[in-house]
Amino acid sequence: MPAVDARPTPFTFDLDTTALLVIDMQRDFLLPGGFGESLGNDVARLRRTIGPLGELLDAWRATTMPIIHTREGHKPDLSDCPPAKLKRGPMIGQEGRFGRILIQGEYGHDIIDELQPRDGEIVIDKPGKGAFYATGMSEKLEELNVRRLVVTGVTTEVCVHTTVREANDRGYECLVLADCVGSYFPEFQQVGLQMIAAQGGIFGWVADSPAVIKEIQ
Ligand code: TIU
Repeated sequence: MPAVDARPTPFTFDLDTTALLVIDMQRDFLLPGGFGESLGNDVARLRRTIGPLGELLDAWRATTMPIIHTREGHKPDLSDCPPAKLKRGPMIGQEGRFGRILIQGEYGHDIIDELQPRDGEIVIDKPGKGAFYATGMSEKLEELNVRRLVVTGVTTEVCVHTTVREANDRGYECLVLADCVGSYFPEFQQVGLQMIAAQGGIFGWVADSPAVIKEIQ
């Protein structure tokens, strides 16, 4: 079994039960001039993940292991957006530079050009921060016989953390890749990663992508 050099212990996995999860690498969060930046965030802190994630995808695509992309967003009528979320995110559904913000079908809602899903890869749309809530994620992972997730995407402390916590409670083993997850806040990036691997790996493991690429090439 391949073993990735990870914290707090090596992460062992096999090619039959492991999937790559790419969370919310959407234009609304990552493009200069987009929604994320309009909130005062420095998108460079997220964009540093694009290069390493592209290299990881290249290596992963040469294997038979599944790739699952997620996108956070809502139906055009916002019927799947809880009023409490809209109250604290009043820009959701408003016209932004890249279309209606976080609305399915809009340019800004889709995945950045560099990391566009390829044919055969799975795309899961989710209304919440976690990838399991109100989606077909559990059923899809069952169908694919996946038990372990290599987790990448944005943002570390929001959608990545929520998804890893959801996955953890459902019995999945998660390896989070530090160079392939990003936060607008450097302190959240640091502490968010520490929280995953603390207490003997309370939520999972943390490593960098070259350690995974080395094991799957
Ligand atoms: N994908 C994701 O993390 N959604 C967010 O709203 N993140 C923030 O950091 N705001």
